[in-house]
Parts: sequence; structure tokens; C-alpha cells
Amino acid sequence: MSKMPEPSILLFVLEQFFPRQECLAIEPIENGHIHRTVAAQIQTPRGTQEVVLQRINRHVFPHPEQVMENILQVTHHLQQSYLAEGQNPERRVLHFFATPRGDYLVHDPEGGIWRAARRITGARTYETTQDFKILFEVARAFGDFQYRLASLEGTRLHETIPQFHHTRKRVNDFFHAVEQDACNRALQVRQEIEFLQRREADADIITDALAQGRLPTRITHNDTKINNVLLDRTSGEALCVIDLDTVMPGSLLFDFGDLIRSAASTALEDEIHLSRVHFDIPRFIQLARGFLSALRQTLTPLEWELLAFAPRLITYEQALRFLTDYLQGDVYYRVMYSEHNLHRTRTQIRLLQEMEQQAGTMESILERCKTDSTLGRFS
Ligand code: GN1
Ligand code: MG
Repeated sequence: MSKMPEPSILLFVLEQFFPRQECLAIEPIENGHIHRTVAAQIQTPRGTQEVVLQRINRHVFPHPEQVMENILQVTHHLQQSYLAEGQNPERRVLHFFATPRGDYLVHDPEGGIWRAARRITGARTYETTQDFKILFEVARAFGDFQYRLASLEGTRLHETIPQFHHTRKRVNDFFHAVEQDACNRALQVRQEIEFLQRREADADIITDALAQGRLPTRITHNDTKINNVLLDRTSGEALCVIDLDTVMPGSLLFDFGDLIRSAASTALEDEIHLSRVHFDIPRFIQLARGFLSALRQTLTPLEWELLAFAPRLITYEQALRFLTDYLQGDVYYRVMYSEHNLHRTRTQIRLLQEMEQQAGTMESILERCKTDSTLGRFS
């Protein structure tokens, strides 16, 4: 796990983005498993500016410049789409700062690479919630995000992490980690390993259909966790989709799947007490309704057919990824203690088991969404 950067490094980076402007405050933002994030307040001639600084994890994203190129294309497109509707994009779309020389990335003296975005104030994220209105809003925001990006199709976006949701690749990485057993942890997690091995056949269903052109490739977010949507603190309205690092060509099914995985659970991803972890059908209903409200007309028959399966696949994939990282000695995800990735694996396995039990119910709920005329409204 990487430590919090020294204040001198943060001040150096701020000086590149905002030369000769005083920094009034700095505080860490702890959510997110990948980058280091801090919030800063800058005194500018036009008043105070709230900034989010992020040091990009180069182990995970070896080409930060490609990540930023994608993000600038995507944010520009989203801004235009709000402007065309006469809406102010300021709190709807992330805005990144450039240095006076026009650079969106700054190198610090220790080799870190940083970016800076305007902080959207009066907004918050949720790690979990049972508030249906919030769930509906989060899901609607991800569906709307993907809907707006459909008109960007044809643009070549970089694949910022190749084969990110290629489940077969994740299975292979997992088998490799089991075989290597670099930290002698495999024996202790025999049950979990066997559970995941038994589901190996599921891995190819979506990626094969994508490769054969039976499923459309769209521009997707690829990390549709509940905490990647900012909501207005007062009204509860969804404002802005964040964490755009993995926006790239993908399947709508992965975005739907990851949303359900993260937001239809009754507990946090790293809950230690498994008896608290459930896949919750009432939450699933709100999430499905919200996500599909903008997209429903655009789904192909095969996308509809695989929609109920997608959350199981993504939950399976996530369990594989957490257990792979546990076996490899926690080299990918930020961990707070040595069993952290194991606890994360176990919550995913528990969710997957319950999703398997509820498969029929999920299918009939989605079937109803096909024709429900009230889908776009929260009820
Ligand atoms: C990572 O950065 P964060 O926490 O939003 C990961 C996702 C996982 C997620 C699991 C680039 O997302 O793919 O689903 O952790 N992001 C990357 O919580 O690997
Ligand atoms: Mg992320």
C-alpha cells in the first residue's frame, strides 16, 4: 500500500497547476482502491477554488496520458450534450485543469503523475444505502451517462486496461496465482478456490458474444460502483458520474452487472460478518428501473437475454480478482489489513450464491421492465 504523499509534494504539484496561488487547506479522500486522492482549497484572484488532486496508479494504468486523452474526449462530449439541452454542465461533468503550458498531467520529483479536477461542492457519494430514491438516481445516472456517450461511438478511445472485463483472462490469472501460491495462502482458501473453479464455464458467455459480434460494443464506464456517482447533498439528485479512468469500449452488460453487484448488496464490499451480506431484490428493482430508463429502447434481444446473468458474471469476476490479489500478496488493490482481500472475496461469493438462488426472480423483474411505461420515474 502506498503512503499518503508528503505535503511538500502536494504543494509542488499545486504550484504547477496553479502557479503563485496560495493553498488554504489539504485533506485526504480515502475512498477508491487504486489512486491516491486529496482535496485542496486554493486562493485564486477570483475567489477560492476547490480542487481534487489524484496521483495516478501507474501499476494499474501504465499509460496515464492515454487515460487523460480518453477522459478529455468523454468530458468534452458530455459537456456538449448538456449544453445542447440548455443545461449548465458545471455540476454534471468533471472538469480537469491544465497547467499554464497546457499539460493535464504533472510529474512530481518522486516520479508520481498527477491530475487536477474541479471539486463539485455540495455533493456526496454513498458506499451503500437502502434509500430507494438514491439507488434509483445512481442507476439512472449511469444509464444516462452511457446513453449520452452512444453518440461518441466511432471515436477511437484507448483501451486503458486491456481485457479489463475479459472474464476468461481473469480466470487464467486466478489459476496462475493459485498455482504460484506466492504467499502460501492457497491452502487456507481451498473452499473459495473450489467455489470459483466450479463456475469457470460461465466466463466465456459475454466475451465470446462480443468477439463474434453477437453483442454490440458500446462506450461504457466499466466501473459502475455505487460510489462513482455524486449526488446533491440537499436534493439527493444525481449530479455527476465520476472515476472515468476505465471509460472505453465495452458491453452495457458489464456496467449493469457491476452496478447491481455494488448497489444491491445490503453490506459493504469488505463486510467481515457474512450474515449481513445479502443480495436484495427490492434494491435490484430500483436499480434496474433507473439504469434502463434512458437505455431501454436501445437494448438488443441478446442484451435483454443476458441482463439477469450479467450481475452474476461481474460478481464472479470480482471474486476472482480479489482472491487473485490475496494469493499474490495484495499487489493490486489498496488493503488496510492482511485479510482485506479475502474478506472482499467472501462477500462477493456470498452475493453470487444469493444471485444464483434469485435468478428466476431477477429475470421476471427485468421482463416487466421491458414494457413498464413508468420506468423513467421513481416510484
Ligand atoms: C477498483 O477505484 P475503484 O475502487 O473505483 C477497480 C474496479 C473494481 C473495484 C472493486 C481500475 O475500483 O474494477 O471493481 O475496485 N478499478 C480498477 O471495488 O481496477
Ligand atoms: Mg475506479
